[in-house]
Amino acid sequence: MSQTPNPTVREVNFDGLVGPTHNYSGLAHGNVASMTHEGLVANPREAALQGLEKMKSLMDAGYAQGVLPPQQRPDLGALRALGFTGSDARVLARAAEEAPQVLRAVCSASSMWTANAATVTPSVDAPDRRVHFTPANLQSSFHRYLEPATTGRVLASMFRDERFFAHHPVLPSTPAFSDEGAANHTRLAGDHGEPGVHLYVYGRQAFGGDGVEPKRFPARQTLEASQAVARQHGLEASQTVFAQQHPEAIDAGVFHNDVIAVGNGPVLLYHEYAFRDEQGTLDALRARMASPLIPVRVPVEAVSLDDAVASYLFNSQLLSNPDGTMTLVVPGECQEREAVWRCLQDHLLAGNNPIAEVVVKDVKQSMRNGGGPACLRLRVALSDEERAAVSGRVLLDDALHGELTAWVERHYRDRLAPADLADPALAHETLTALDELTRLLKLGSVYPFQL
Ligand code: SUG
Repeated sequence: MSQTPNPTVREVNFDGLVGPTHNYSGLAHGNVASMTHEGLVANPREAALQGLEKMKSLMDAGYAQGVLPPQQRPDLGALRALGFTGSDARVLARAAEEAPQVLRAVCSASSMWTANAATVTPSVDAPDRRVHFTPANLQSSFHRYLEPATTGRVLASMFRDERFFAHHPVLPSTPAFSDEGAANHTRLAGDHGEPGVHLYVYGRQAFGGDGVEPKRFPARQTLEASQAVARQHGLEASQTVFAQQHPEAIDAGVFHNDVIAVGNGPVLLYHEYAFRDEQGTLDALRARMASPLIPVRVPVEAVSLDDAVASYLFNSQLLSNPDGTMTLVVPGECQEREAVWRCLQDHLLAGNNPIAEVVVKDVKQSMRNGGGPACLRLRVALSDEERAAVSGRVLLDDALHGELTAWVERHYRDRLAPADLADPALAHETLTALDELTRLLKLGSVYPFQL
């Protein structure tokens, strides 16, 4: 194996910039927030500014921060593929009349949740010493199945230098290989630059298995998909652990592992109901890790599954500080649930673990669709050399933050209801905004309308 530590490696969080069509369409079955908030009037401008504020404050606190652009929505190409013809306005009008659910799906700004964009393996773990990427097929829902083509182009454009970066094809878009990306993948290691162990959490097994699966809501990730990603990236059995998610958690609204667990470095913060076989999962991690695992377990008596889902306590970002401590970035909703807030103070902060600080972030616009702080970011651990090889202007600094904020203020609406999605002016506004954005981010042509 080719693993030697690289001390210059740091985690860069690439947050998804919320797109101009952010709205509440209730598209995600099994995602309680999305199902409950269907039909509300969204504020895309506020959503994008909340995201940018989170990025800026983490950058100011010294964490490396990047940005990923939103996708082209409405996806008129998808509507045309489904048989709607004529001018753009005609296509939109007909879809609104004949297939309103389809129109809603092709307008979703769901690419903002970049934890689902791809699975990433840092170079320190890969046999060829390159960073590996596989865009997630997101085939569980139509609105998200539309993402991987553009995601692949964006990642290939940003991580263009073949000396450092390797890109793999999206897995076959079929239920057996259902893949939701990094939201079901956690890398554990003594430090980001040290060789790590990859924990893949799946909801169901497509071929064989014992049939123990959720009964109410769909399991979005299969074992077979996770295994295929690990294989693409060249990982060996000694570097991987595959664990089934607890079916009861999925049925309570935990549609991704990152809604019930978060890991960073050697720390795994998780709920008692995160894994079907809790002890087996911890044992398997311990057997493979070079540094001691630090499990931080939250029992169901402290935080119920309902509280975990409503507060998104586990959809937090757990970030490493230079002094060895960690900071937990939680959504504002954690303050609204007494049991959760108490757990944060008495159990997590006061406990014997590296978590030394809790930072609260308001990402309510995204939260109403089931996307907390951790959903909004794709983690890419990069060495100094690899960071310098990133193409485009996607690593955040004050100037870029200022320009993106001004760009949002120039182009975004502050009100968007599902009924507004057929407005041809919205499609036009979005194209104008995205064309400007690709120039700002120096990404080249990544959108269908530019190809
Ligand atoms: O796939 N919501 C997303 C939320 C994804 C959160 N990501 C992570 N947990 N990593 C989803 O369920 C709702 C869109 C709508 O209803 O309009 C939505 O797609």
